[in-house]
Amino acid sequence: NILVTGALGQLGSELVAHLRGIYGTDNVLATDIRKPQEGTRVAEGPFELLDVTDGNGFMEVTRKRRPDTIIHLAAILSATAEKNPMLACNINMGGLMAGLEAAREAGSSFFTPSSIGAFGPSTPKVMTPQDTIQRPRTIYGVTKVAGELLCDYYHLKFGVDTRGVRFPGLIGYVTPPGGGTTDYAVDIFYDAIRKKSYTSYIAAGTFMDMMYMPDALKAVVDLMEADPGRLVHRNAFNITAMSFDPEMVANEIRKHIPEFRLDYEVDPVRQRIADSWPNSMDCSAAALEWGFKPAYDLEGMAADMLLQLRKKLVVT
Ligand code: VAH
Repeated sequence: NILVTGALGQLGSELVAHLRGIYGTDNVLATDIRKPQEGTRVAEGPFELLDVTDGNGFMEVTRKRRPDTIIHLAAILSATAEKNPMLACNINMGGLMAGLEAAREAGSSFFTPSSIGAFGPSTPKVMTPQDTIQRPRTIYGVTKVAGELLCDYYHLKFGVDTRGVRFPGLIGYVTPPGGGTTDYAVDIFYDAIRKKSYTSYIAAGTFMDMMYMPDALKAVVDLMEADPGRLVHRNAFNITAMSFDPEMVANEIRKHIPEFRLDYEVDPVRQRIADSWPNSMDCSAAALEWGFKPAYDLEGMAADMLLQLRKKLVVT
């Protein structure tokens, strides 16, 4: 059975539903620091309140559930972290340590994501290698690099089966993102439906790696089910599906909404973060070691996002 932390987040809420569809609802315990709203899919199955920085609480729920796998998603994302570095450290590092200790004691395998945010300005930006310089200048990036190293350490020192990927920006229509730098790539679709226009806080010409949520969900399951004997890298596989700037995604939206207008009000904080990240990552290690292959490109993602949001936003 599986224990998920951060189950109410952008990735967590969809991953819980996806995992329950594969492994059975009762086999996936969702946890978060607050209760799910009635009627949401997370609320349809087992749920417990868990503050991941409470080491005893994390150990207790793990002893009770004895999960085969812990999927640790609770974290503060890049833009929010810059506003509150201490909170980001406590949650992103304290929560991770608590989760690794719980996994070590319970013998659970352990998935936690890193991010394109684990790279910095001195990292090669085009086709960023799997193994390269990592000197991020955001506190989020610092916690992601440290997290990658901690997970490697727990595997090497204690034999914990730790695994993870460096996620690009994730785009989905179920749960809006919270506090990221790549959130514009989701917001633009909501505004395209609601207002036929969007004001971007990221400047034209700023390229970032992105991925449609279905590909992200499949990647987690594929990696966790992969033959461990084939895994050379473990906790930081580069994975991405597309790289675009605001102009490119606006042009894709105009294929469906011709009158869509894009303008800019650049946010210097999030622009600086975005400028320090890669433009496009090399994913050959993930492809080689566990068969990573995304299904959605920009065209396919944009068409499905607009189709799904037309239903979702009209209804509510
Ligand atoms: C963020 N969406 O913007 C997250 C993610 C790759 C970006 O880490 O902080």
